[in-house]
Amino acid sequence: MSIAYPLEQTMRWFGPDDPVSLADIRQAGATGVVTALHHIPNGAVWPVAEIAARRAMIEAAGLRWSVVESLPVHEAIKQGGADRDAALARYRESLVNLAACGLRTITYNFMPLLDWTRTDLAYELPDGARALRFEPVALAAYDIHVLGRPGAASDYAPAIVAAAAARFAAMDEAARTRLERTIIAGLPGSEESFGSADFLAAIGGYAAIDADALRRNLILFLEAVCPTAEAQGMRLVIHPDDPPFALFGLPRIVSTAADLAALFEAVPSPANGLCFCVGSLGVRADNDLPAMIRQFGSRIHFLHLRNTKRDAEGNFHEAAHLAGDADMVEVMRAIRAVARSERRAIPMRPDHGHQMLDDLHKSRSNPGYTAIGRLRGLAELRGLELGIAALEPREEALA
Ligand code: DNO
Ligand code: MN
Repeated sequence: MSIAYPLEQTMRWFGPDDPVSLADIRQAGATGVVTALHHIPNGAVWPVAEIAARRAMIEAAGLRWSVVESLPVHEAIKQGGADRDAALARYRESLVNLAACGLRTITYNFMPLLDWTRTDLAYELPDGARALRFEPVALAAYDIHVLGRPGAASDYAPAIVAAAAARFAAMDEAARTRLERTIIAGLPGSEESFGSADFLAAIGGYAAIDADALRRNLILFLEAVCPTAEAQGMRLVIHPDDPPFALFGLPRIVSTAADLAALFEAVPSPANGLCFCVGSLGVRADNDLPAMIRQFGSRIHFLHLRNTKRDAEGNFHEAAHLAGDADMVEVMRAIRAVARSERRAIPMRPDHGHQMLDDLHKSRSNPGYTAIGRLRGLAELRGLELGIAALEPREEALA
């Protein structure tokens, strides 16, 4: 059955060193990949020759480079430091180079210092598969007792502080190091990687930057790069905060519908777009995901479709794609409505997946980015889209 304006099915690929190959991705049924020039240091210009070579590699494997994820925003821009203007100029240059190679959807985030954050990369599910998990108590145990951030305890509820002390006391040195690495060494795709001493110092860089100041820096960034992007027919898509709340006392400003509405109001350029990450935004029970898709539909140019499951203690883990707190059926219905009304094939990726089956025994894998779990997620999402589309009025009837 053919669908009108189907989602473009993609998977993230971390480049030639990724244990998941382009052939694997193609066999999973994806037609596109989402990737970045991960070997280029954050803040340096992406040269045309390197972009073109990577594109050719992807196309030689029978795939399309659908979306750039990510063109990193340097801390000088996030913090608004002395080097900001030079960093902005380099960002614009990279955009122009990407457009010259036909790449027009560019993902970025505006999370201070850390990208996505978890406290456990191998949480065992009842069926033996492994998932990524976040526990506030584990975060507090690291923050208060390993990192020793001044004033950290006052950022957590007293019950969490008490539980964190007990958790820390029960951990041996190896477990403490594992927790430290998990939280701050940088998960796959992250732009920064820290040890605790450096991280503590870097947090100091945000001493004078509250949420309003960070928001101003984001708006300034967009005002500086959107005209270039717009002239090149590009879309910059911001990835929401993951998880969608402040960590380590650092502000986070892309977590709610109100955050997004303020951003699009401040910079109305059509180049100011959104990567709608269901797994990130869905961690907050107060985010009404289908309503947000309807509200921001015209801004959404990329989708991360994954699910999370919360519990009463504020923990969450990455659930199977159709099985978490997000009602993926309603999410998909809302997405299909945007795709049809705007007549667009929006790229999506299953985002993460469980480590399962043979992937449990591989010598090397990127947490969250194993082949089989993502293949399963993509297959489920593809079936869901097809099922919903089968119930839609035929395209001819719309005309
Ligand atoms: C995690 C990803 C993020 C995302 C960046 C975008 O799996 O969704 O690392 O790529 O936040 O800049
Ligand atoms: Mn995501």
